[in-house]
Amino acid sequence: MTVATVYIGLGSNLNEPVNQLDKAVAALDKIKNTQLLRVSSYYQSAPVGPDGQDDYINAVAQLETQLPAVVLLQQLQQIENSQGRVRTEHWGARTLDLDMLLYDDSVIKTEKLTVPHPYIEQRNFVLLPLMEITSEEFKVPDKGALIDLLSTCPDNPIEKMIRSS
Ligand code: A4P
Ligand code: MG
Repeated sequence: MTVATVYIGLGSNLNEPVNQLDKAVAALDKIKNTQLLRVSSYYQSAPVGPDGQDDYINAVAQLETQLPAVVLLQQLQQIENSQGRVRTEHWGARTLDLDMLLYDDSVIKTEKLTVPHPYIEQRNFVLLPLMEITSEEFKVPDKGALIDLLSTCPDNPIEKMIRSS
């Protein structure tokens, strides 16, 4: 039985984004043959892409799964759809975006799936939460150590959210 460690990027900027992420985390925990191990803090960040969107809430989750990467991607898309995701504008506003950031040390380049996710190194709203649940030395396959990626990443406004629960 092979088990892969996977990192998922969560993002939302519509319909109560914090609530959307809470629901998505609960749904990730219910995927078959998969265990949710860690979830980062939630981060509020300025939108990258088309102007006039609200701020995003972003986080990164760590999973262990026995599912092949393409099957896990289908599960992620089902969760997006069940939370009312409508695909319109590229990089536009969305209720929920689930990106497969990393699948073990795999490098995958197919029509449906690119892993590591192509924009990891340009997005501090991915790098910061990923570093929070791993380490500065953590290596992204094909790209390098997180701390080095952060030092060259564009400086988009971002703030860790303090949550009262
Ligand atoms: N796909 C390929 N590789 C992957 C992968 N590693 N993970 C394919 C997930 N999907 C992957 O995705 C389109 C297709 O990508 C899927 O059908 C899948 O087969 P999509 O989510 O429908 O398209 P999209 O979201 O419009 O494009 P994309 O490139 O996923 O957008 P991003 O990169 O997710 O960017 N600003 C802030 N501050 N925070 C954000 O979270 N997010 C975006 C969206 C823009 N600006 C943002 C944020
Ligand atoms: Mg996406």
